[in-house]
Amino acid sequence: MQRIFVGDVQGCADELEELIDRAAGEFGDDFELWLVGDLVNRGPGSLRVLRRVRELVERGRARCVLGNHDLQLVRIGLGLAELGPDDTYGDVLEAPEAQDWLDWLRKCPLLESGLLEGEGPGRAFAMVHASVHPDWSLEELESRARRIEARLRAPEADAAAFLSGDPRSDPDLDDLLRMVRGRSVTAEGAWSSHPPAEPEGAWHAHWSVRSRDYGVVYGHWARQGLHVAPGLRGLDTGCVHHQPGREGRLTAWLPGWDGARAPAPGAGRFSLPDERFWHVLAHRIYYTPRAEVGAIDISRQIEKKRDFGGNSD
Ligand SMILES: [Mn+2]
Repeated sequence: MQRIFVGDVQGCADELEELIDRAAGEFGDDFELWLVGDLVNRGPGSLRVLRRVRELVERGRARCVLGNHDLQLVRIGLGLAELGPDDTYGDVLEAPEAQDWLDWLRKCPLLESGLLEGEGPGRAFAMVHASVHPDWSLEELESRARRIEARLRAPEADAAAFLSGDPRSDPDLDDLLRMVRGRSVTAEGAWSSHPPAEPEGAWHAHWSVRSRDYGVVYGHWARQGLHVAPGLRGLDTGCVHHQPGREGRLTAWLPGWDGARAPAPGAGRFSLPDERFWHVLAHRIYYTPRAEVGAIDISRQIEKKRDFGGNSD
């Protein structure tokens, strides 16, 4: 079974179909999609993407984790947020079965983990949408994620109370936001959704120096682009952000394990180089970020950085 990790789709249904066609052409039915979250928003086909992915999940052919845009749709459904000017969730919210989609997304895992194929050390991995705390072991990450998932899967009123809380007084909510929105981290471990001023401030820079015994596959950071480093695969290459001068594409990572690509003994499964990436070019321009049409208020964004804000990522 070939595992295929897939970056942020964000409603780019045509590109996802192209990727699935390619996988079917190469592997028949013998592949599994592992999607890093943000299935919806900004692109034109959120509902199509949800239908396709859920169908695969229910057949045991796909896994996905919750992203910030997915979570924002859940919050809108719970009455905790309003549609923003760039949001394209309308197809989901207007579907006759909208409530069913909102419930399905709310119950999506926050973390998936597993072992890569093959032998030897370093096969364990975690898949989250955005970031993990640099001090967390895989066991701690799992236990924190399971606690948050339980609170999201609680009766709707309880889930709404959780999501409308204050992350400064609810560590589970702070962890949730770190996992779906984090990009930077301080030496003390406090996270931010903003890109770091210096490369050393990236969450994964801090995480890397702890020489963890598991790898992390993530998305969420289109501006950073494809990130390939020992123990790390960042797969958001901004398919939905395709625009003149900035190529957007949907990226998949196909971890390989055969004689030609096997890493040196003891090197671990996330060592380099070991791999294959597939890139599906965006079929067209989907949207222009408001930041780039001069309509952004940076100071307000920074002030709101610890809450869900406008979810402008
Ligand atoms: Mn995201």
